[in-house]
Amino acid sequence: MWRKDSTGDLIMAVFIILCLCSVLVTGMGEGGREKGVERECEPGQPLHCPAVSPSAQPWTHPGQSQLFADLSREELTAVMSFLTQQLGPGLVDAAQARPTDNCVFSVELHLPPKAAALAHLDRGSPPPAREALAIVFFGGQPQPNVSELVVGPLPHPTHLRDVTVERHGGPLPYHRRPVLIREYLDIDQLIFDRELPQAAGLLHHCCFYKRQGRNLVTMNTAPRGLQSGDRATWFGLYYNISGAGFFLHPVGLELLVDHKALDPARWTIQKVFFQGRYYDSLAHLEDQFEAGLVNVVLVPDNGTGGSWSLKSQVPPGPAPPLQFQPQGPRFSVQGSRVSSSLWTFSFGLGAFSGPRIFDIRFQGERLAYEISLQEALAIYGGNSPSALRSRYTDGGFGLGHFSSTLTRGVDCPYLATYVDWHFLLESHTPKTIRDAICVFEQNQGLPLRRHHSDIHSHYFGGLAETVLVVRSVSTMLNYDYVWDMVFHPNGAIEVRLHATGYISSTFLFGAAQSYGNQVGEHTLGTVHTHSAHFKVDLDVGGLENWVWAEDMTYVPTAVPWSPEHQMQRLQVTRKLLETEEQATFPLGGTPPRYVYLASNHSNKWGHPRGYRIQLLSFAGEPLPQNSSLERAFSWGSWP
Ligand SMILES: [Cu+2]
Repeated sequence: MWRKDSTGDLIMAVFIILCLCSVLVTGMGEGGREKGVERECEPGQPLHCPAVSPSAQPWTHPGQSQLFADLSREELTAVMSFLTQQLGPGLVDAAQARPTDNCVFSVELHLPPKAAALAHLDRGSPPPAREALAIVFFGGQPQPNVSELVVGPLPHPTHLRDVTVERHGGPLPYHRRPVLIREYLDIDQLIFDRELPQAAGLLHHCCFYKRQGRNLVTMNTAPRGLQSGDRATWFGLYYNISGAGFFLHPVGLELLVDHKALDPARWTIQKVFFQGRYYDSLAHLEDQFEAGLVNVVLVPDNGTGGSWSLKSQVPPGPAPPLQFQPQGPRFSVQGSRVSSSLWTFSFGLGAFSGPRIFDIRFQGERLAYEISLQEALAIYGGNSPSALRSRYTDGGFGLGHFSSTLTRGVDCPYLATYVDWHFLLESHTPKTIRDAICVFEQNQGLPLRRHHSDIHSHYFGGLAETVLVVRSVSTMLNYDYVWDMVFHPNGAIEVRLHATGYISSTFLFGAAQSYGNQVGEHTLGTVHTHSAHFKVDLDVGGLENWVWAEDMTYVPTAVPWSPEHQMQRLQVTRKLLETEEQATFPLGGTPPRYVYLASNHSNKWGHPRGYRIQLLSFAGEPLPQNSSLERAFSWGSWP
């Protein structure tokens, strides 16, 4: 939730906890499966109850394969050296590259093909070659383009394969490339050195402007234009607040920068917006101001004096409750592989797609091949240009790339195991985010199940619920997404998203109430949605699975022992969903209450063994189908 807000307003409510919670249907009720590993206490005998059952042994994986491990610093360096050698002397470090240069944008793990990975994991075949995927900007070619190259085998690469057409159905036009940090710096130079001085009088009057305006900062938006081929971005100007989010301090000036030309000297300001009105240029705005035709709102620069809630609202008192591990952690992290008495899986961070887990096994049996975040989307509304058409697909910026260091005791429990993440983006050398991923086990403070009996016989039985969690946090400019993969002791896997950080805001004017809520004297917190897209590749009892829908219905029936009376009898309905169309449910519809993926194995009662897919989603209305942008994230229409 947005901790910045203390007003309980609409903005606070516009977030989702997207929780994809799957429950193992088969095996539930067969309590014996958990008994060996879960704490089970008898009343009156608490001191004799061992913290860990003696039978708890980690299900270790033979060979400790690292098929899904993200690239190490050594591997990233080896790929970069190989690319430098192969792509020739024209290669420029992306940190310095201009649009007319060739540069390596990113290098990350190229995931192995599933069939080859399973042949290795399940049938002892040799492991598939370990490979890297590099994204290269060829700005220095006669036909500038973006290419995707697979490099392998690691750790000593000898081959390079262009997979652009295979992956995208054709060459990738150069205008689709992400904006490099270098490009943002050049845009800032255009704004601060060339443009803002043209409206110095107005800016001095409204916004404490001094020479070159370094009390102001720009805020990026997307998408960059109205049609394919455009590369024009609205930048909002905000007070540069040191040590707190500038996101809440807009001054009301926004600039549409056309940065499509490959020569930054040819970039232009296409449109200017100031406190509710549009102008053709900053010089035009200044003329109008000098002619007394601009109604200027003076925006005070409160610095950090305004209230903000990254600091505690009350003085620190006694230490808060903590969890502890009486006998140390009950799981191990070896490389990218996590093992506990119940679960084993591999984890990683896609540079763009974010957190992902592979080869997920419960008591040694694989439940899923892959569960991975693919994309996060935020759609905004507003009455200023930077907000009214903003749609952010954060995968393009990099949900892994913008992971942040986790702070012990705040972002994750103090005793969690913390893992570094190495990456190579916009640089010739690898970088490391320290403590980017944490793994911990946590007592839920609720019984997994319990019963207390006073009828006929007297007994109590209960299982404490502890869950194993893998967490990372993506800080996407103003907001922070906390991503959890949660492993429950009953075999359920849960995917959870918490949104926090700062809200996005714009200058408050006109019919602002229609686009959000006032959060400052001149600040509008803008209306928006959040959605996250996960890939879930379940393999329940093998690769062949069927989707079943189960629900309940009332059927009018004559009471058997008294047929003159009618009753509504509750019955189970079961339906095999035979096509993908049948098995997809549009957002806002009423899907069956129980949807599960069944294997062709049965339990001892003849029911197909399966895994329930449960969706708990707060996502708002999807973008209407007739929007020109809908096809970019049509997944948002399905829960
Ligand atoms: Cu939000």
